[in-house]
Amino acid sequence: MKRLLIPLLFLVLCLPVYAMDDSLFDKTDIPSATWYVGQFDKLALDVVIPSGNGAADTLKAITVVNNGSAYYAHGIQNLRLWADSGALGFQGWGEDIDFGPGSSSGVQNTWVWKDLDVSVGATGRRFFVSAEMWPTAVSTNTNYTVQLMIPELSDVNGNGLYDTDDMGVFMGSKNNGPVGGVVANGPNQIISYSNIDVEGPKVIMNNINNNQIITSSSYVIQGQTRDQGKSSAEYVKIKISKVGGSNGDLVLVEPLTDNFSTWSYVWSGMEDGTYKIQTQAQDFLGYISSSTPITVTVNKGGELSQTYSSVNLDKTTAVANGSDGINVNVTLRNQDDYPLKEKTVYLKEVRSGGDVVVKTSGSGQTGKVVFALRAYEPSTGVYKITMEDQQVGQSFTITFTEKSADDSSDYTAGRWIKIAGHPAVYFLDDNNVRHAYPTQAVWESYFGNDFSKVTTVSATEMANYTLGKNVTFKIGTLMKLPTIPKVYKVESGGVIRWVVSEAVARAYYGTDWSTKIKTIPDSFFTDYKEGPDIY
Ligand SMILES: [Ca+2]
Ligand SMILES: [Ca+2]
Ligand SMILES: [Ca+2]
Repeated sequence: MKRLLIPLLFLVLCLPVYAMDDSLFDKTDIPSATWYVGQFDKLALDVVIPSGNGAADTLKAITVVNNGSAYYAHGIQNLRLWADSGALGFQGWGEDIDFGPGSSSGVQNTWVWKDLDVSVGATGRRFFVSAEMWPTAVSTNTNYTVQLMIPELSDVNGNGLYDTDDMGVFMGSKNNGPVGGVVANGPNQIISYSNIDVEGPKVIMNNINNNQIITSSSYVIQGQTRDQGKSSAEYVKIKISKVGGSNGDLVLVEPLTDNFSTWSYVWSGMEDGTYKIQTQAQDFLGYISSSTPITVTVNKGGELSQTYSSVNLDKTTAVANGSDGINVNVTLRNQDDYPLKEKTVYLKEVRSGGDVVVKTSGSGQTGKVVFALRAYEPSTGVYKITMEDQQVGQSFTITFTEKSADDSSDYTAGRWIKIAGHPAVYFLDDNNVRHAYPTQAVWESYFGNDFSKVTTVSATEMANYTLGKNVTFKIGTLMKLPTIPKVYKVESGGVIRWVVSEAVARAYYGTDWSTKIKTIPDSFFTDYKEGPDIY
């Protein structure tokens, strides 16, 4: 009893949580067909592999068996695994996702793809297996046959992973299958022993897709060609026809490598519109093939659309101090909501005598322009944006206001005043606001010991002037505070920036930089604003 229990328990533990029943594989039968030497991309199996766990999963390995008589070097050169991509269904080379040829599993009619890591969604994923025929016929008068199937799951060592001699579909979740039956194509295909070529070359385009939108006036199409059968391409031509216009001509493409195996075609002088692009190729035996046309839209310009275009201001009022800016952001789009490129854009001031161009720029590749406006003098004006002569959006008003007494000053243009009998000296700015020099060191940073600029005014006059903020050190002064172990460089507007190292100080102020430092009491620290450090 005990000896029976242990193997039974082992078996129970190894059963998958959710094995994939064969009925979960959604197979589409491939009809009967006859294939010939050297042909490729011949669809042999079309199946939706289910998710192994009912949620997103990954395909790790799959084995495929041919029930027919063909095997490697006997009709078949390769079986190739694909996932559906691009147009729905199998197109193979150039469109579906290629996982390469299967390798031999050691059994002549069995191929395996292992070490895969291919995502499979909760509703499954559609895979294809295509056949690539041996390039020459074997000297026999018997046709080989193909009837592919995914064999029933056989996990020999029960570890849930693919190992040599295992069969079936192995998933990341280890919920493998098919369980309960095989997934087999119904009809047979025949690989003819006749050593003939019956089909023209296959041509793909590598850098242009169905429904692509092109926004340039020229485009270099690049492609590849491979003959179906045992010949090579004698020529490859391309035909580009405007929808609603006359049919384009078939034009020879430029071969880049032998027999058009790679090629390019320069499509130039492109007009806006919708186009059908198709290739035609002929092999040296005279077999001609044509590709399924793709549709491409050219939209490189077009009309200005007020709906999709815009003019936006980050603000409409700024201070006329030369640094406060207003940004006017212009976006130019056409009727199909594509950027209007390389357009000339004007910012114009609207005046009674006619518009005056203030600034000009180009819309580049993005269809966008930013105008940055600054002023030194107060003003108010009405402005507008035009693309060439067409106005974009509404006109707008911009105001530059007079700078306030508190606004940055370099304390060099104005008057210097004092009252008789008092040592305090003030700087009187253009707005009749007086600013105290808090210490003699601040005065000396501007004028040394020279007080000749200072005029004496009456106490009454002095009282008429509003007291503003203190004068800060002259721009460029090296300054420090008694209690902070940092040396700062003074910049305009009372901004101070920490000079982070002696090396930086030496670079800017020479080897005697430390003798140039001026100290100010901590109480005047609030006269300054800290800016970014100087490295
Ligand atoms: Ca496809
Ligand atoms: Ca195994
Ligand atoms: Ca051919």
